[in-house]
Amino acid sequence: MSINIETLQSVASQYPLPAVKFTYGTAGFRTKADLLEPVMFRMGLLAALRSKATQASIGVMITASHNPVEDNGVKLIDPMGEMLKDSWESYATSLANCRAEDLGSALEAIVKETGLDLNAKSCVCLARDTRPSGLKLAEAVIEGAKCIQKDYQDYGILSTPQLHYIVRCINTNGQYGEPTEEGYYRKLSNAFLKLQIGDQAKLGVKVDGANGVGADKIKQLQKYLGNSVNISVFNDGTSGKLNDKCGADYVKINQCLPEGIRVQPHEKCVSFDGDADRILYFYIGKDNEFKLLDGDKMSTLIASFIKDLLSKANLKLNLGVIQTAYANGRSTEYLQKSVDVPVSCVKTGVKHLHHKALEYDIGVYFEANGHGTVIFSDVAVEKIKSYALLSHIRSKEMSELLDFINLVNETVGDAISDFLVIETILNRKGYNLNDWNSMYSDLPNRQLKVKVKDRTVIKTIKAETETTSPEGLQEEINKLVSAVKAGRSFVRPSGTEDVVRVYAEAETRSLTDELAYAVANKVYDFAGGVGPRPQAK
Ligand code: 16G
Ligand code: MG
Repeated sequence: MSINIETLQSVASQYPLPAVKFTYGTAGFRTKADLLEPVMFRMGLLAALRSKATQASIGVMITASHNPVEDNGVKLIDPMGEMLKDSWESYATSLANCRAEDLGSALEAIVKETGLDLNAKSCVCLARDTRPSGLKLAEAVIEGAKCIQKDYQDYGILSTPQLHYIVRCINTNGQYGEPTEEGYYRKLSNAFLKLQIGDQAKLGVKVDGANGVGADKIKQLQKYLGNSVNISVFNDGTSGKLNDKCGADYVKINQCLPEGIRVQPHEKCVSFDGDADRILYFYIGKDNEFKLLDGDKMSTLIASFIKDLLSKANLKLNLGVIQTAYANGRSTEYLQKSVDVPVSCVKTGVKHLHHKALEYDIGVYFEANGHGTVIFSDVAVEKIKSYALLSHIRSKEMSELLDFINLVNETVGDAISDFLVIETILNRKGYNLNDWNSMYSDLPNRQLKVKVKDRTVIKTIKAETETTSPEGLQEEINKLVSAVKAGRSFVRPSGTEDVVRVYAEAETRSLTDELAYAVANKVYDFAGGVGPRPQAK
């Protein structure tokens, strides 16, 4: 079999390239939706080739996550539900920028280089979030895939983690679960209901759905949870705009309540992002202050829960936590000193965390922004199973851990699965949000953005904690940081927006803000700031 170049060229001519350079970054391609049809067509082609190369189903998720509704994007999902293999990212970039008339030879080059078999059976599985642009973009993906092969499966509207889950289920012949949306709800809800203890008061939670896909999906989940849980969904997309003054990204950056939700002191609330792969908890404390429980709070809770079960069962497994530089300094200290687990810091971007987590028997990874999950290695699962089956004195903990594994979407961070994981731990510990929040206190922190002429002038090392360029910038940051109690700050070019990001934390709110603005001004001076100088509001 070979690619029918004539058909390809005639279909491809309907998808001419705009005058834009596309790069497949940590989050795939992401930009204004009206530029993306040609990219989607090309990703349909690529996904089909990837499917033949791996002889497995490949996912294509159409979403721009927490970006504004006018944007859209695309990510490819590899056979086990993980991010696209690094070496294929460069094929993605070159195809996305390939003129229609050159596509035939570009595809042939990939076939040759990878040695893939064009006769191999293949299938492209696609889904999209709720953006209005999604349908047209999905059609373009299908058109692309069909130029290479006839099989594709369109799952319509799903959350990003649901598609990751389904791809893994398909490629493991159902061993990971049933490859459907219903199968996903069934697997998670069964595990959740099994793990609940005591006659706890009915769990009530308010969900900020970011006016995105997670709002509807959590409503679906409720049906499987019976009346043990009462989920009220706000920002469910019926009137508000996607990610507009709501959702996990807004809540994390602004450290305030989202709009569109009324909250009484101590009510349990969560925010999802636009494609439901991030979650944050928050509540109003008795002092009327906004309290945020972010990814760091989740990883500390989860790691200490797992550590506890393992030590009760006297099972020695290598448990580690992966963070990025955005993790609050207090969380790292708590993990190392109180939970007593190793902590690694890696570059921003899910794939870096995921990759590192694979080095442990059990790897817990979370970005502070609320994206994260737990990965259990085959070795760990086998050991846990054998402990659960043996009439071992602690087999109970190990059966619970097995149920716990079924509660986790190991493929990627998942707002819905993480919600059930956290609720299970809180239930079993008898914790409310305030108890959880009191495990340790965050240092005040601030994130700022600086607009510069060219953000790529900022080069970083050591998991983005230090800059090597522009020359002299790091020395200035060091001076500012050393003058502040418990100070820490770093800067990095954003991978998703044309800005340089600044992070600062310190002992007090005012010291933190001073440090953040002082560092932002150094970036402005050293890296060619444009527009008004960063200034405290
Ligand atoms: C993307 C990443 C996320 C990261 C964020 C950083 C994936 C799937 N998503 O959304 O992990 O935190 O980018 O954005 O990798 P930034 O580079 O603009 O700070
Ligand atoms: Mg997201």
